[in-house]
Amino acid sequence: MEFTFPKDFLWGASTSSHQVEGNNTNNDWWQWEQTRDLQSRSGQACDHWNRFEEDFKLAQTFGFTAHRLSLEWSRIEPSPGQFNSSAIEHYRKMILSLKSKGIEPIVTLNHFTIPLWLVGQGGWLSDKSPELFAKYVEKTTEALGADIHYWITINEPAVYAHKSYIIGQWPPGEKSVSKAFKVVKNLADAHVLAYGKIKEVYVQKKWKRPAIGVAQQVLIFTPFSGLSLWDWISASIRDRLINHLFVQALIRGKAKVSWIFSIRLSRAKTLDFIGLNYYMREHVHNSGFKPFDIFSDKIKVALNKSRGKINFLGWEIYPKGLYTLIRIFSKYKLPILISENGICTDDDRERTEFIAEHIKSVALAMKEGVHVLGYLYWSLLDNFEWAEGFAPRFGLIEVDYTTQERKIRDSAKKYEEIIRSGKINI
Ligand code: IFM
Repeated sequence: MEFTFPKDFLWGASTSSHQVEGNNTNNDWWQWEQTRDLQSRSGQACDHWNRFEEDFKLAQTFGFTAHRLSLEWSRIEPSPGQFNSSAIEHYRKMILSLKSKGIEPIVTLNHFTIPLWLVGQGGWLSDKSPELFAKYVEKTTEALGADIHYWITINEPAVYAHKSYIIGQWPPGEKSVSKAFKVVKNLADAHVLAYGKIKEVYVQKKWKRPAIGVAQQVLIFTPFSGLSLWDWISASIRDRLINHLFVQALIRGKAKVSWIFSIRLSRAKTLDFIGLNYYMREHVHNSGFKPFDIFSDKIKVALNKSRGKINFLGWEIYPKGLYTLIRIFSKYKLPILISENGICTDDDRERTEFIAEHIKSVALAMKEGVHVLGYLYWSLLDNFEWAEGFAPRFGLIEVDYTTQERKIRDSAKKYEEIIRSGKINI
């Protein structure tokens, strides 16, 4: 059976500032990278800061109607309360470049990196961080909002808290569950304040109402052994903590947000859509009844006979999971945006298949009545994959990091065919 996507469905891809722009010297990641070997540093990345026009022209040839990019807080506000007009103008050029090509910009305000001056104040652990974020958001909205309809405040809060504050793999390299919870709470408060500020600015300026969301990484968590109660409990806690906690806090406001874990916020309903970043299924195995392992990576099953294909980083590819998660998230009664979905692989045929299979899952959920705004592949370009450096290749466009030459991958052409036809067989 064929499914036809609505005419206004948003088709495109995503990027983030630090992963593509290059020379983001004023943030926590840059500082962190200086202790690593040269190949593992972001350096000039894809030099997208200087080459965005060329990259957006390629995106236009794929028939994209949307593109998700992030603004680099450390460029816009290089020191507390001081806003850099040339950085803001640069982002304006990027946004206008997209619009002139018929591509809707979807703008993320924070994609993992924070300015060095905020690091000095304790980063997201600081009680002041939500307000400091809101100030940056207010200035940025005033300056750029006229040309932006879709905003994403924070990218993957649970992933950030996990990598930066539980397993210590990302800056600031902390290993503390209680700090991680504090960070998530501050990120939620930051979202709430930012949501209010953006709405306020649009009302004052008499601009058309914006749509504001978060990008939440979601996974399918499966108990490794269906017979182990502890595997079930661990999978279910991970599901609540990683997939739902943040979104529920923003939707339900004061309500208790999950069954043992909760975040309490003072205001209700601060989301207009939910962004889902979906990549994989995780098998959960907790043999030793170790409650704290639930927060770590220790209970992920490294090798599992029942698992399907894996990507370059060993993540299990499970397209049906996207359908399942869209259906589950539809219970929040908000439009859903697939804000990221992608594969890193050295075999581009796998990417072609990955995209088609996941778009089928989206189509299936839409056929059953779920409101999905769009599908954004991660990523437009090969890019800097954080702790993993440049080895994983996620891009629709291949980047030669020595010459900065771009090459369109065949998968991009196949994705373009789906976009142009506006249909898929399900
Ligand atoms: O590269 C990341 C991105 O920054 C956030 N979502 C997942 C991607 C792939 O790991």
